[in-house]
Amino acid sequence: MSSKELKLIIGLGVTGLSCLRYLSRQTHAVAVTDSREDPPGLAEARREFPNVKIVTGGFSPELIHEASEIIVSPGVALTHPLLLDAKARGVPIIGDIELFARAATAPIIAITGSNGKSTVTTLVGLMAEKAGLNVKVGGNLGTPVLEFLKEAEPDCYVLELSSFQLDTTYSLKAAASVVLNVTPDHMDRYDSFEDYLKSKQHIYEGCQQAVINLDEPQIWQDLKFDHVPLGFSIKPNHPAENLFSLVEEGQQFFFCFKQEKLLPVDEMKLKGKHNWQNALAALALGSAINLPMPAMLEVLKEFPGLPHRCQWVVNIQGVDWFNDSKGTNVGATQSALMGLGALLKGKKIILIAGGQGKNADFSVLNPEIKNYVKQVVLLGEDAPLLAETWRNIAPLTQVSSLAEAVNKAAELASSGDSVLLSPACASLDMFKNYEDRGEQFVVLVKDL
Ligand code: UMA
Ligand code: ADP
Repeated sequence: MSSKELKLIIGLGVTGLSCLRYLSRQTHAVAVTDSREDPPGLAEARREFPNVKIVTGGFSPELIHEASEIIVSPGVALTHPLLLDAKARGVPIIGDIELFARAATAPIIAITGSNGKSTVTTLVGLMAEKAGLNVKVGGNLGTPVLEFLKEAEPDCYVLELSSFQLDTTYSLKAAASVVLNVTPDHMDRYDSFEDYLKSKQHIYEGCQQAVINLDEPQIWQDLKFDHVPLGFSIKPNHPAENLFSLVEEGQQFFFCFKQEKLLPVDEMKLKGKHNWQNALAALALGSAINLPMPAMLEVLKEFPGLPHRCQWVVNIQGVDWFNDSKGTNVGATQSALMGLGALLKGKKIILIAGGQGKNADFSVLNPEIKNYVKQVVLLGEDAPLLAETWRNIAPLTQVSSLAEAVNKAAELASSGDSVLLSPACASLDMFKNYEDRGEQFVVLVKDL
């Protein structure tokens, strides 16, 4: 095969490995390069594809020069000089979602946003299943999408897409798309908040039914849609048409469509206003593909939430412990503090935070910390930065391990208080991923 046809995969994590398997099935000439010495997919790739050239310990300039198309993993910044150079030479740079979008034929529900993606993706997947559809759920949530193409096409796909994945996607024409919300995240990868927002907006390109958050016009007000969008809003009694929203009656809030009541919000297992937003977005996406309303409402009543998202762990001597390890940005931690804060009845939160801060502005959390937090226990790479930001906002303690953080929090909490692990940071400085951080936390807490 001539080198002109070489497809080069950059990154050998779960995405890179799925790309390698997919492209090999298509009998393309493939090679792989990863900046890490020993990337997670290396052993499997070598075993499954002994003849494929794999260069690790730095991106191979030779392979990048030879490549006719480059498939970049989401963890790799597109601003790497070798990638900028390839782009300048006109080499297409795409990602796994692009390969998937070119090949998949079943309708795709595409979900992005700064927070709530996994919750909404899971809800919509369950709703489709409840309605009797054969559905595949994946993307940033876990299963890399190309793995789905090994099997027969389902009735529909429900995909969680990160901004990194959207940056390398051009052919996605989703049946329904949503940007749930946009608050600053990944400021280590984007030049500005506007760039991050633009990346999220790509999800609407070519989509049949846009679902929009009416409470955040900055996301959609400059965009043109082929069809009238379906909106959602958590502002009660919103006057707009074509809208999933809330009505307030007496002391009670109801989910509603065009002011028609669907379900009292208290009947949903998920708690907190941010989950009202998630539920409304899921209802709007489900109705965009004509899922029956009773099946969707059943799912809202049953779904207990995903682990590591403000998950109650245990009560020890009157203190509730919560695992919000998926709180990996400021917006998520803000919603966790607001959600728990509203239930405190005069008591306080011991917040365990810190990790890789991704250049975020942590002062955004000052009001919630002032209102609800008794003491912050800080750990991880950017603990000193967080300490600097919050030094006049709340008492702070810095620790060097999660075990120390848990012991310190136990010491500080008195009956009625809550301890919340919601780091507002990525976990990769000390843990394999956010699940690992959450699982270690739960074990340590249960050992107390
Ligand atoms: N890396 C290198 N050199 C390389 C390639 C990667 O140092 O050559 C590093 C990256 O900087 C990153 C890590 O390795 O820290 C993993 O990167 P990757 O692109 O190999 O990631 P995958 O293992 O393929 O997992 C990716 C998503 N990870 C990222 O976007 C960082 C997973 O989302 C996703 O589940 C998976 O694809 C399947 O689609 C995780 C995530 O943290 C949950 N996503 C971010 C988030 O949700 O905030 C966007
Ligand atoms: P994502 O996949 O976008 O990270 P998740 O559903 O996994 O979203 O939730 C991640 C974190 O964000 C959790 O800590 C959760 O408490 C919080 N969260 C969930 N939905 C929202 C929302 N709509 N707005 C703000 N925060 C949210």
